[in-house]
Amino acid sequence: AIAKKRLDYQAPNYLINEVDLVIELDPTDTIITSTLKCETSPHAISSNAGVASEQDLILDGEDLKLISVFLNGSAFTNYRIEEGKLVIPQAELAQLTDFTLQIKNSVDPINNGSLEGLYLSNEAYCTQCEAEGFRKITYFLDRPDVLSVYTVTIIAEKAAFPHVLSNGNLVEERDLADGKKLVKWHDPFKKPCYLFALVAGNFDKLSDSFTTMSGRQIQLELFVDKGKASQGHHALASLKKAMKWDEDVFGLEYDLDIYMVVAVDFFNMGAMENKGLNVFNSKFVLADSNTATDDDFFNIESIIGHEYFHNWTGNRVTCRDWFQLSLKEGLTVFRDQQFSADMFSYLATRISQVKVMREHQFAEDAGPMSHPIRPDEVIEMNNFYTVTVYDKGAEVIRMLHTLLTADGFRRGMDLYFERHDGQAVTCDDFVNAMQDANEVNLDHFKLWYSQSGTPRVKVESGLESGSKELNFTQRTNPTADQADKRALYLPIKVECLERSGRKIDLNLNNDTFVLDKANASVTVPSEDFVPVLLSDFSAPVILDYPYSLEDYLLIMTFSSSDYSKWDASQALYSSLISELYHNESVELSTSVWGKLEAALRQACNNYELLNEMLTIPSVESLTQGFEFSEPLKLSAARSAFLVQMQENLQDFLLEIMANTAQKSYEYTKVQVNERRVLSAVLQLLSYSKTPEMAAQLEKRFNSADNMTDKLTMLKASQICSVELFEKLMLSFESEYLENAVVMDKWFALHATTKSNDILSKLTLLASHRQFNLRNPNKVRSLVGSFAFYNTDGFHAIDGSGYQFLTDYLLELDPINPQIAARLVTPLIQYKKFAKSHQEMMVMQLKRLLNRANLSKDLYEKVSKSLT
Ligand code: BAL
Ligand code: ZN
Repeated sequence: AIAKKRLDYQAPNYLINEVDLVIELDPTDTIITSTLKCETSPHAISSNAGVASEQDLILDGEDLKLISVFLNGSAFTNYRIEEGKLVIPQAELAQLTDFTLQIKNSVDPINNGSLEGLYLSNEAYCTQCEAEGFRKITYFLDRPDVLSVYTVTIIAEKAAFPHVLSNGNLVEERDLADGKKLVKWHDPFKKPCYLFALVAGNFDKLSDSFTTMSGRQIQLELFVDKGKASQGHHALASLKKAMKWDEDVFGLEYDLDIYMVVAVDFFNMGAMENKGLNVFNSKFVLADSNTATDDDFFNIESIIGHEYFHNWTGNRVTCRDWFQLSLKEGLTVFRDQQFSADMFSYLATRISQVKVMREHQFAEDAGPMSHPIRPDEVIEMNNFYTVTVYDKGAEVIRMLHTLLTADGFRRGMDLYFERHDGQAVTCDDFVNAMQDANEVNLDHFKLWYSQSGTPRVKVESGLESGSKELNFTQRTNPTADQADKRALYLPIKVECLERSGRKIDLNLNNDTFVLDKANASVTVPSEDFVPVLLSDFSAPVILDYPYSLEDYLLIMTFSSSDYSKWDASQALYSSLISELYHNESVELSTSVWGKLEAALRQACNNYELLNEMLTIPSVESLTQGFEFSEPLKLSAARSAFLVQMQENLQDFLLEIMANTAQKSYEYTKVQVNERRVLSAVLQLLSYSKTPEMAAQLEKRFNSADNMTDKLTMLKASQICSVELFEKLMLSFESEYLENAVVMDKWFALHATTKSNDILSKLTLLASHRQFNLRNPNKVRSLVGSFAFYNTDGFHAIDGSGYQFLTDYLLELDPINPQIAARLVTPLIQYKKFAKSHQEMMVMQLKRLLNRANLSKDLYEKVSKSLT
């Protein structure tokens, strides 16, 4: 496996201006006839004139059966097949500035377990082409800087496939002989092949419409499995909100006359932004109160928004090459975050993003797959759909938004579209537009695109020496991919509080201090103060300041930022858990609990904040606070903390429980916050493990009228009583056995149970009739939840958890390498753990590496982890 390098980019030698596809669907032998109107690229003529060997037309292809090739209407045999690619020698094209190539090939959709290219699952045909899946459909220049107009004709069995869809507008539909029909689509917008899509199946359809700001009527169509139409309304409503929001905030209007969304059960990703025809994982479409939780409702709105926003940031302006992925993903994640904050709430949205950064992105930076948001080297592109490219990428865009303000950011976006609509561009093009529209210099800022790793910002107050300063020092440790690091451009939100809680005026623009070199300081006009640092997570860094417990409590009580109140609560809990980690028999001082309760009581008029403050950091997040940790000991310390918290705050918690009445379910902000507080309180109280608490949970489970409360009771009973948990899980299973999306929750809950025989349980579950190794949602629910979130099971002292995951990956890799490579993540991050664990993890990684025919996907991650 050879890595591709960002700096080796060369513009294409040939362009493909028009693509005409005729696709005759068949489960094992789908025939594709592709007619390509090609042109020698101006680039090829100017820079490579006379160098024939560099101008062969090399069309990517993978797992294809070639049937025939025609050049300008004549049968053509003088091609070569090299490593799956179709090579048309330069000499054959030498006299032609434009030419038509017709290629006929076949594929085998039913046996395509990779879920890339064209596949057949649950009796529906579906495609997934990003990043490099189009080459599994037909021979093509499978790279995002080749933009073409597509006409797609699909021939399918009429009875089995009432809905036959592709990008753009429907231009023809007619019956053929033998029970077949022909459906033809035309997409007038030039697009890269990764945005091509085809879906054929028998669905229920929901229709609606949206009138754009210029008065055009857009037809909206949502396709779901038969019988599930009633679960599609939230997704459709979310789509209309997203269309309106993008007009209001960015002045961006939808361009085609129809927008289609299809939900499928077998899908590697969350969803895909194909032009005019989004394909969604059904778990991010289907929702009603009986089957979806509040979080599901939230995620559906956010992902529907995300894919819609791609129509401008991704489709109209796309990436020049895949190293630029964050150009569209970081930006579009930022846009969906702003949308969610506007639709739902800023605080909860921001906190959930920050958790992703701290639990997953910091871990990626600290591990063998560390890379900048614009990677420099890639073996398998699918491995770079990462929390770094997406979520850190969004944090980088957010910093631009902070620095330029909302108005300045909008000016930059306007200029970006003015310059680049219809083009395939780079991250630099984006930052240049931001820079030029605002007349600022962003040269230093651009380092965020090329430097990997998490900066640590150490802050000290110079009070002891009599001065009144906050001294900031930044440092980024070397990462697996990059030894040398420079100082970055960091916006740090700062607030200073006197001991009385009064805010001190620091005279900072927007309360933001910009640290753009290794050291700098801020003068504080006070003798004794507590700094509140990195409010709103204004930069993706780790902050280090020698806070006392009293300081945290002061911030939790007096900060002007709810975000910082939450952040201080998390830091307080982490430091107490760390005390228990180092000395498990320590009884935390009672004075802490009294003060904590007082601080929490201040938040009782704000349930959104109270819920966040009652949520204790996960083991994954705590792990990032240590250089190496003993995972089992850390998990035990966290549980011990929760037991003590429950004992000491019991009256307070019971009071809240008594104050939250069950209401008939509605997905409203007020109700969601009430349910979240109740969930946090019940989970905490469950650490009492008393029969009374168990009875309380059972009663609430049985009377719950919605999925959110049911899951709350299941999670609480998982803590409170094994017997109750097993009993409620059985009842849940019999109620939802036929609902694949709901059963994913059930598998995930089982997989995260603390139990000595968790592995036999997992093995049994893998033979459950709703489980299917070929379905990524099932695999993620069962195996993913275990490996990522079951600390005690995965890190079992005898190494059996690591072995279990490895056995599983060996079985999955030949079928779906993309998912296998996602699941190997917890294993390759072994360097965060104590030595005895590291050795057992390395042993399993070596087993993987020794496997013959290991996929490129797994090879890239495993081999990097072992160097
Ligand atoms: N482009 C892949 C799926 C997404 O990020 O929307
Ligand atoms: Zn995206």
